[in-house]
Amino acid sequence: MTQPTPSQPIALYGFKLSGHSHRAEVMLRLLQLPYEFREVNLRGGEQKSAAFLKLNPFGTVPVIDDGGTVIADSVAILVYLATAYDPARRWLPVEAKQAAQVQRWLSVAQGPVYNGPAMARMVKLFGVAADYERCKAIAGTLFSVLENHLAARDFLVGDGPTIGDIALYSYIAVSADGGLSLADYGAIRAWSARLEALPHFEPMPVSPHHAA
Ligand SMILES: N[C@@H](CCC(=O)N[C@@H](CS)C(=O)NCC(=O)O)C(=O)O
Repeated sequence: MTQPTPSQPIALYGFKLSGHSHRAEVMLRLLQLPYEFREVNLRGGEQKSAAFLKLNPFGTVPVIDDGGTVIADSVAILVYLATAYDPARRWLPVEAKQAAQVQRWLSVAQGPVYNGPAMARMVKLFGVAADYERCKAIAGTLFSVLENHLAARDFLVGDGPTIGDIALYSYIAVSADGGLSLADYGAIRAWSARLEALPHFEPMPVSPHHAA
């Protein structure tokens, strides 16, 4: 099956330290799609400018513009790229049960991953005012569920990686940025390394400034 290619490079509006942006960028890389990264100055508030709000009225990155098709939200971007550019549907299976299983992990990415490791990282790296103990508790439950799930599997759904894995990876890989340790979670660490070994995968960089 021939992979469709975009008529022009896909514009990715993102922020390099953002795990949400990383999800989108890593998918573009895995599918070997041409793209241009357009850094949005989150510290300067560019995401709330009139021009950016036209792309995403919620004022968050990432957003992609694929020849005039504008998609905001990291998991919506993963769904779009997998549907438009992976005709074999390896990254987002069509079969009902597997499709639901992938969706379940996308929901986990936007729920416990956001409220656990992602928010803990925002507290530690960016000084966001949130209940750090709550983030830790959510992350603890997430890590143990995931550790159990991955004990007997290489990837979250089926035999190969899907967009579910990509959605979960970025913030979990940099848990240390949020003061959270993966030392007790060997299956999660092995899964993360397995993803990082995929061709064209670019790991999420751990901040040099994270709390010890
Ligand atoms: N549900 C959104 C959340 C994206 C998000 O929270 N992005 C953060 C960066 S990690 C952002 O743009 N924050 C800027 C702001 O809220 O002003 C997604 O999955 O894309």
